[in-house]
Amino acid sequence: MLFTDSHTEGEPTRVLISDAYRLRPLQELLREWSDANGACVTPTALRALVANPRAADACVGALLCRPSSPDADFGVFFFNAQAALGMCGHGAIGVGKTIDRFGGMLDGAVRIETRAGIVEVRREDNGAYSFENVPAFVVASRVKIALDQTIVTGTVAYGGNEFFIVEESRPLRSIEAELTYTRSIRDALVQQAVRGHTGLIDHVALFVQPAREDAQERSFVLCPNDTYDRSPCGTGSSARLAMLASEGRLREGAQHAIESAIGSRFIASFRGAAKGSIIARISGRAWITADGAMEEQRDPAQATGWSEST
Ligand code: PYC
Repeated sequence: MLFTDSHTEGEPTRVLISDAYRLRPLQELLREWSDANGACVTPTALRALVANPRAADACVGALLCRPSSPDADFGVFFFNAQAALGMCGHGAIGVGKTIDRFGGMLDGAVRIETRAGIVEVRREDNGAYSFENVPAFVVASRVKIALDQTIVTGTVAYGGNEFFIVEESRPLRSIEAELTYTRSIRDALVQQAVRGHTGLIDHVALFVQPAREDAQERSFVLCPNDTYDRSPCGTGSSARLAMLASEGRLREGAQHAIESAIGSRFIASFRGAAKGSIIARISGRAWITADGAMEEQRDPAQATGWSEST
């Protein structure tokens, strides 16, 4: 298994090239990994490749394979140590940067087929990369959930992953405070059976006042592996744009800069699409951090470095 690590505005991506998977079509792999309810279950040995001790806990894996669609150049399966992702925006930029580095980005663009659909990643003149996402849309507005003694109001929106978006007119608090808050929202969503377009809402996004003068707002995004996104989150930014567009607060084509929890930035814009959805274009920078090779371990205990007898 060969890999290339990068980070997109602070959030890590590990592009994986495996002899076992690289020639197989994405949809065939997804069928193999579907459980009886149609949910995607990433093999343990794959998840271990983006988990401690092989990777930082925020790492998102991008397994390259053959596309099933003739409209795409590569198939990409995004996942983290905990769960399969429908799409991953920072990851799409990391994949674009990695493919470009190996000379695979013809005409400055590459089309990747993800679980959520086909996404085009493009090299920008300023060295950044942008991607045009799958359609994003609002699932339910002004949804109220009970949290301790209070009510939290949020918007359920889809941007390639499922989000619960909470807007607060305050600056970001400490990372620990926001992690505790967003985890409790996520748990309340499960307990109170608030669901997204495809099922479980596994991302919670807070939008607060920015610290940077060149950003309109700042996000804090809790991901399904219980970590927070160091980038502004590409699928979360897409869901947010769908929300702002549906409320008439952002017009088509206008640039909207979103600051991340660590102070990095994405520039986002959108165009209208079918049935009230939008197509977001998100731009950010990525850096290659390492190339390497890893053993592919099929035995889950060896893969995770943990066994009941240790
Ligand atoms: O950028 O879409 C994103 C993302 C999802 C999870 C981590 N990053």
